[in-house]
Amino acid sequence: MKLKLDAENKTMHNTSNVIRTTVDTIVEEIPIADMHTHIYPPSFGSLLLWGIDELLTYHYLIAEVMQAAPLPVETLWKLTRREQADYVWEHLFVRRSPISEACRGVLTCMQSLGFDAAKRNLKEARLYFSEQNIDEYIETVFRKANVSYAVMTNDPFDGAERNVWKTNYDEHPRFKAALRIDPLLSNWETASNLLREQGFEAGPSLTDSALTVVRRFLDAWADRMNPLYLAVSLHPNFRYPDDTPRTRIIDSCILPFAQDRDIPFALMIGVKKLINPGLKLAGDGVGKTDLSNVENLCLQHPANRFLVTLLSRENQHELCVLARKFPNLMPFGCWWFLNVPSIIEEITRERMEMLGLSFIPQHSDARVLDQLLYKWPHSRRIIANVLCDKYEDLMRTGWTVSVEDIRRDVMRLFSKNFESFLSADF
Ligand code: HDL
Ligand code: ZN
Repeated sequence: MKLKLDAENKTMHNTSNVIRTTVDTIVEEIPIADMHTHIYPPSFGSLLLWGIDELLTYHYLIAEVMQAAPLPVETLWKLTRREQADYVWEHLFVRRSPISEACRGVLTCMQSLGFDAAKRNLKEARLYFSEQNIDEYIETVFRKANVSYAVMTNDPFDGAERNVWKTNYDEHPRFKAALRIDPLLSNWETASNLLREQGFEAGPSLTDSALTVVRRFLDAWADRMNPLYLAVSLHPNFRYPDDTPRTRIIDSCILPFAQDRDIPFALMIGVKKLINPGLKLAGDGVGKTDLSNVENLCLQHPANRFLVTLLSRENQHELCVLARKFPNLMPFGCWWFLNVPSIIEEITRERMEMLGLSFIPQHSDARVLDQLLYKWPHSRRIIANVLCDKYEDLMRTGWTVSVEDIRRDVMRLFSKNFESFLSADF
């Protein structure tokens, strides 16, 4: 179907309807490569979270319920998962309308699974999940969400995760690996202790031989995991270069390793860990970072590729400018505190206006399997809206757009930009 507009605006209204219908249909149809998540196949045991009680106790909702109906944290953490879920349900869904994005997300999941949310029946939801076979349920979720695969967050410093890889993990077709190395770059003394625990003899001072050990550690885990990329989350005060062990490890180990393996290095910058420690995973905060450090990395290492997502809304425009200057920088996602409709809309709009279609608009960051059923439908709708506006702006210039053009563009946004950035011939 060729969508042709005449120069008069009189058919614009009708034509914009055709555009909107066509874009909505295609945006629903094109599968997603979900390039950053915290979900896992069943072989990862307790690391795979799913079902209504996990949805209701997502750390975003723990933070929200502790603001709406504060409890002493000692009391909160003594509750069972189900008791915590009951508390969240009572205070954020029953006593208040569940209008926050994380609350609405639970309802979108339930609706997608066929529940009548208006019945507000938690008991029925629990019964449904208790009857699910997890292997079949995973397929149900990925199919309904139209997600081709999810990239996990694989942390070799996590004991539970390490045990899975040691028992020769059979790759699950819906899950890919990403090697996450936060402890290596946050504090060398801690990192060297953790390395020694795994039999990698790195001394307390960062000598050349210690750097060799770090590289051996990376290679050993990459041989096991076959990661699509290497990732780290960093405090907003991240500096590069500087005179700390972090710069030496980046220069001597991380970047040569990533080049040798021909994989990108994902920088996730702006998290202030545990500003409220009592909230545990829900206790992290956000800070604006100085993007000149990312600029230095991209400029000084043109042979390395950098996937970059930033946690502060105030950093997003600068990230678009940097992406225009450095082809080895690929911005991705509306991360964490940015993953709400008003900000996804703003970020996607400015990215399209400054980068065209050369960015990765979203990742789910799903921590609970079922969240794919809300994070993607919510974001697809916003991305479709912005795309429609841009196509209509185009058409006012006399440009015409075919269905194939739209399909090609959406495939870039939903998978091709990520997948082509993974190899050097991007
Ligand atoms: O560091 C990260 O990958 C973050 O996404 C954290 O896991 C955070 O807790 C989160 O789940 N954000 O959505
Ligand atoms: Zn994450």
